[in-house]
Amino acid sequence: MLSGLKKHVVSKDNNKAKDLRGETEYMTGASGLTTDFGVKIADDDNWLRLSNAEDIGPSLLEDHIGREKIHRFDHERIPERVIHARGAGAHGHFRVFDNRAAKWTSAPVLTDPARTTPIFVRFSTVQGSRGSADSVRDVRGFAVKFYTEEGNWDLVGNDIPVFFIQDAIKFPDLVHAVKPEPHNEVPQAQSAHNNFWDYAGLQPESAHMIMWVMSDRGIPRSYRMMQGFGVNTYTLINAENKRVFVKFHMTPELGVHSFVWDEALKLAGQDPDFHRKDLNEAIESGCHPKWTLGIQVIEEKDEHSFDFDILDATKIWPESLVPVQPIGEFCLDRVVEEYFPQTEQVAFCTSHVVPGIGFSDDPLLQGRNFSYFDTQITRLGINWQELPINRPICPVMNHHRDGSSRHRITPGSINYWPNRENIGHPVSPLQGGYAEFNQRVEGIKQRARGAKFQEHYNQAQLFYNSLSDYEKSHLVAALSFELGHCDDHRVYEGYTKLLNNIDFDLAKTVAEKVNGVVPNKPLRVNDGKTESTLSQTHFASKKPTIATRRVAILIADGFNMVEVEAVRAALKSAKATSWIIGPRRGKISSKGTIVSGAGIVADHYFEDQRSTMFDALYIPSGPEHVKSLMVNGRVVHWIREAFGHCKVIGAIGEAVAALNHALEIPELQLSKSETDHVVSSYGVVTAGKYDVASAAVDVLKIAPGPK
Ligand code: HDE
Repeated sequence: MLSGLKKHVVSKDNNKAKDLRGETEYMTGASGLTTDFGVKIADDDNWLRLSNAEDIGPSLLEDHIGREKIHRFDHERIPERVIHARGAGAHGHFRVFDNRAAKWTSAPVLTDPARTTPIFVRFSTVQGSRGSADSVRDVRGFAVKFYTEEGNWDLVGNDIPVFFIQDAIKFPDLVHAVKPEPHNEVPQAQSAHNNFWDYAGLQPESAHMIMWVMSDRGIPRSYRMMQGFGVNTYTLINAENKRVFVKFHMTPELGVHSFVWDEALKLAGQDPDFHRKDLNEAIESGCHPKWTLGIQVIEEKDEHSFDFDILDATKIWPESLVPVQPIGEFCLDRVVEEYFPQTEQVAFCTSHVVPGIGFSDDPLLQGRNFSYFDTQITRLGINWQELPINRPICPVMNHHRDGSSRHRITPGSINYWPNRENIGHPVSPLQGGYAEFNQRVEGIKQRARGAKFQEHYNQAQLFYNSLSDYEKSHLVAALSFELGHCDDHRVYEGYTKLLNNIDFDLAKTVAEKVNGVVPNKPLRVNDGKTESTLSQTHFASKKPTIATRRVAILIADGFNMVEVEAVRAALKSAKATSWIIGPRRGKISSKGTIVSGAGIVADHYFEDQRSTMFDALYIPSGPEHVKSLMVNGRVVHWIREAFGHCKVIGAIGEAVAALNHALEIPELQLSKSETDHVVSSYGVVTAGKYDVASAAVDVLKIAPGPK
């Protein structure tokens, strides 16, 4: 039960937290309202105007207080991110386990176990605007800013280890194709449209990435249950100036879990902020999400030893060939105090690395190193690095000056180098100055990519082959949904043709569903190769846990209070949260006390929450309460929907009949007598009679698997 987290020292009061505190102003009731220039305001309701007792006259431009208020409001919005516009952030900290990475890198953030490095993480969706829904099918951004003592290091990753394209020059086309179509700005936060699938079909290098996004990875249950990947190939440089190639992996302690598609679709309307709220709820309840940082390392001499190019971002480095070596861990322990100055204004740049970490010639990374800095200027202005959330915790000294919204004041007459005072002088690598690795480069200046960059289907097939049967069926459903939304026959025909390069059965099944090109023979042989770490099932929690899972307890008047209290206590000790849902938000009377009025206050009622918002459902016994639940259509829907979404359902005594009534599945095993305690293969746990002693065991039985 999150035992690792308990051991992890929580250091909310790190250097970055102290730095931000200097910028934090609490509004109190004591001090009155003022203008931006500090003058107290006497009337905030009436614009200064000419008026008399009967008539309101013209408003006066002279009202500087009214004008200031409107001016400020008029300029509240800044351009949203061109992609990854919708996000959620949190603060935390990172530590390495020991100095095992010192053989590869001189970066203390990756080698010094005595250090705790403050971090800020921003999770995001890619396609949708700032106000779109969290649960849509999409890639998730996973960007980490490490505030190291040597400067900021930004690891700007995703929850999927590969990317759609190999070369940065194609990025604007990719983004234009996936974003809402230009003529009508439809659809929002969806890739299910002609332009995207048209582009994907004509860009076979995206095939591998498409497999990932259309798999369950595209609809994560929680940001806390996602892997993170640096995707691009970086380099590490050690104290002897030796270089290795590296890929970064972030593996969540809670395992990797997803929604089912129907759940994700419904949540987009029922609770569009589901992931954002989930992150804050977990952090605030003390269940700090935690990831292990691991690295895959390839020596320089082995750069060309693989059948793929290790600088190609559409390829993984299979873990059976290059194992992931855990080197440290980070956790998120503090929610943001205000969204805009932190989550919105945080700005990541792949070009922000610290000594000991470098780039590779990965053509996607090279382009990213230009793009991120550039885009921040549009969003935030040239002095974006001075914003509190972006500024480093170590000293900043240079001769950059001026520009819009410059905050820092740098006294003195010197703003150039070299200067007679030796102020702001470069520092040698031995004293910590960043030095590029002295890489030998030979070549012909040309627009071309290497031979191994031309192969696009091997790893798409490897990914498909590695999925469990149910993951494969989800992938088929997702592809069919998306192509089913395309109405141009050239688009769905083109993509179904492409799929036959990956797998014949996959292509055939999807093509039959969407009226695509049904193949009669494979275009390429499926070599049957698999890689276990590509399936989500590989990342089910090592110790299954229900910590932070949300359990809905459905009750009506006459419910069994003893059972509810015992189950709630067991859930609480397992760090799960429980919510009482009743016919009304208010007091619900318990069994035998309907007259006297004892009972429990429901947190919600059947209409204002839906089963999609919970991981499990529990219904206690009580003849009267069960009778009224069974005749309530919304409750019947709750049970059916939860069952359809593979949620765990628990019921006691008379409530077993409610399950039978709602589900009507003859082969579903349910308890038949008072002594019967049945855990069915459908994840339905029933008992004839409640046994308090076994409550804890029940709770563990509902620990979610790799859904
Ligand atoms: Fe980004 N990407 N990207 N990207 N990306 C942006 O920068 C870009 C790529 C990723 O929470 C933008 O500040 C190019 C891969 C994340 O603030 C922009 C290329 C990966 C975030 C940009 C890529 C990412 C961004 C838009 C191809 C996974 C959100 C706003 C050459 C490793 C960061 C911004 C946040 C954001 C450019 C490809 C991840 C326009 C040109 C591959 C997580 O600069």
